[in-house]
Amino acid sequence: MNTSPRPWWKDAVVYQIYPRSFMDSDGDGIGDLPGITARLDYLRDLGVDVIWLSPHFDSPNADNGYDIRDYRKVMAEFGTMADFDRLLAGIKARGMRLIIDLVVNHTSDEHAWFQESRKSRDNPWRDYYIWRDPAPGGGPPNNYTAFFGGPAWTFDEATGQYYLHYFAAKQPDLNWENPKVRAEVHDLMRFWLDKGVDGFRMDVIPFISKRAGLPDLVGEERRAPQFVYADGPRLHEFLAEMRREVLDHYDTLTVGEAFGVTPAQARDLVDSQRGELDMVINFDVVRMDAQGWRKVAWTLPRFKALWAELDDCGPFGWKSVFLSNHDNPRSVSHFGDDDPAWVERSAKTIATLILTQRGTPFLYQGEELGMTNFPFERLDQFDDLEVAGRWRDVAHRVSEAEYLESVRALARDNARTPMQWSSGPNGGFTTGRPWLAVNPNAAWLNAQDQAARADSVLAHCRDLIAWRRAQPDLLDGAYRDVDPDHAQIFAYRRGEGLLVVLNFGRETVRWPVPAGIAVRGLAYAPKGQTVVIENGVVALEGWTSAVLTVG
Ligand code: ISL
Repeated sequence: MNTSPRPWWKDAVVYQIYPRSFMDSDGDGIGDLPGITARLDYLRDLGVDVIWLSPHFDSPNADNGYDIRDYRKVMAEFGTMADFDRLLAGIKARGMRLIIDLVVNHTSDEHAWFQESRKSRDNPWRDYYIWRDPAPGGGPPNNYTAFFGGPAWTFDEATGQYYLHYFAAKQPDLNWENPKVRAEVHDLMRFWLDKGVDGFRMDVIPFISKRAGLPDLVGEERRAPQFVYADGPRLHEFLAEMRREVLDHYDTLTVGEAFGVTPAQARDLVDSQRGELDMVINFDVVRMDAQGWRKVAWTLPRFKALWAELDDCGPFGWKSVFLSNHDNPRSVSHFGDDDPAWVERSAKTIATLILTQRGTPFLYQGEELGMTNFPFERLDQFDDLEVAGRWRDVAHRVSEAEYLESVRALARDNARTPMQWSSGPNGGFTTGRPWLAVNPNAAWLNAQDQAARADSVLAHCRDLIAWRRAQPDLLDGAYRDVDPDHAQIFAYRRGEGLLVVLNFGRETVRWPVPAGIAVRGLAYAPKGQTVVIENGVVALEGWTSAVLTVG
C-alpha cells in the first residue's frame, strides 16, 4: 500500500500505447517496440509522465495480444527482450515511467499451462483452468455467455469436459482458486517489476474470482453478465494477497480495468486503507450509449451526472479520467464533433475536460491529435473478433445494415487504426502494408502538421499538461458541477479557485455564471479561440473551453 504522503501517480498524466498501431520500425506493417523507442521524444515533448503499454507479450494474436502465450517473452512481431530493455531505458532516461498490461484472468489456449491442462483430467496443470462436466442433459455446464459471442464454455473432446472462457475460446480463464495459479502470477509480476517497470494496468481483474458453484445467469444478468462475472466472493482477498506478496515491495501504480464494476464497488477497490488497487478504469461514462453491441442515444446532462457519480471515489480513493482507449471509439467521434470543420475545436474541448477533471488523466494514442473514428463501410473491414463474434450472435434477428450502423460508431477498431504521424504514405506509420487501414484523414489530421501550429490539438494538450502541473486546484481540488441541467454547457468548480466551462456544441452560448460564483478572469484557454466574460456572463463560441479564476 502506498504510504507516501502523495503518491507520484496522483499528479501524473498517463498515455496509453497500443503497440500494434503506434509505430512500425521494420516495414512489416505492424507497430513494434523499436518504433515506440523512436517516438519517445514526441511523448516527452507532449509532457506525459507515464506510458501504459498494451500487451507486448508473446501471443498468437487471437485478441491482438490479450491472449498471452508466454508472459516472459516479447511478441515476435514487436521485437525482442533487448528491444523492450532499450524502450524501458529510453523511457526512464526521459524522466517518464512505464506500466504494462497484466492480463491474468485468462491466458492463450496456446500457453504451456493450458496445453498441459487439457491433456488429461489428472494432469498436474488441470486445475490451472476451470473445467466442468457437461450439464446433466448434455451441453455447457451453465448459461454463461462469452463477450466475443456464443457460450462461455468450449467442449474438449480429449477429456470430455468443458472449459470456461469469458472471452474467446482461445482465451481460457485461469482458476484463481488454485494457489499455484496465484503464485505463478505473483512470480511473473516480480519478473517485470525487477526489470524496472513501474506497475500494471490489470485486464478485467474483477473477473478473477468466480461465483461459487457457477450458478446460471438469471433475468437481467443475461443482458449484462459482466456485473456477475465481476462480483465474485474472493476478489478483495486475491487483490490484498497480490499487494502483500508483491506490490508492497515496490513503488508501483496499479490500475484495475473495472469492466462490470459499479461505482460503489469501485470505491472499495481503490480505498487506499484496504490496500488493493490505486485506481480503476470505470466504464459508466464511456459505455453510457452502448447496450451490448447496440448504440443508443446519450445526453449531456446524463453524461455530466455520470461524471459526478464517478467523482465520488470515497475518502481514501482515487480515479482515472479517460474518454477513450483501445476498446472504445475515438472520443472526438464518440462525444464530440468529428466534422472536419469542427474536429480540432471539439478535440481541444474534450482534452480540456480530461485534463481538468479530478483524478489521473489517461490520454489514448492519437487523442492528443483529435484522431477520429474510421469510415467503415462493410463488416469485412473490421479486424476485431468482438465484431465478428457479436454478429454471429445476432445475425439471425438483426439486419446487417442495423448491426453495421452501431459497430461503425462503437467498434474497438475505430481506436486501433494506425497513428497518424504525417500526411505521407500510410500516415507515416509504416513503409509496408499496414495491418489495419490508415484513416484517410491522415492527409490533413496528423502530428507533423499539428506540431507546427500553436493552435493545434497537440499544442493545446502539451500546454495544458504543463499548466496543470502548477494548479493545486486541478491536481487535487474538489469537483462540483455548477450547472448539471444545461443541455450544452458543462461547467464545474475545481477546488476554491478555478471554474472550467466547456461548450459541447456548435452554437455560441452566452452562459450566465451561477449566483455566488465571482469570476475574476481567464486562467487558461486553448490558443486560437476567444472567450468573452462580461457582466457575469461567459460567451463561448462553438466547441470551445476555458478555465476561469473565481473568488
Ligand atoms: O466490453 C467489452 C466486452 O465486449 C470489451 O470492450 C472489452 O472486452 C472489455 O472492456 C474488457 O477489455 C479487456 O479484456 C479483453 C480484451 O479484448 C480487451 O482489449 C481488454 O481491454 C479480453 O482480454
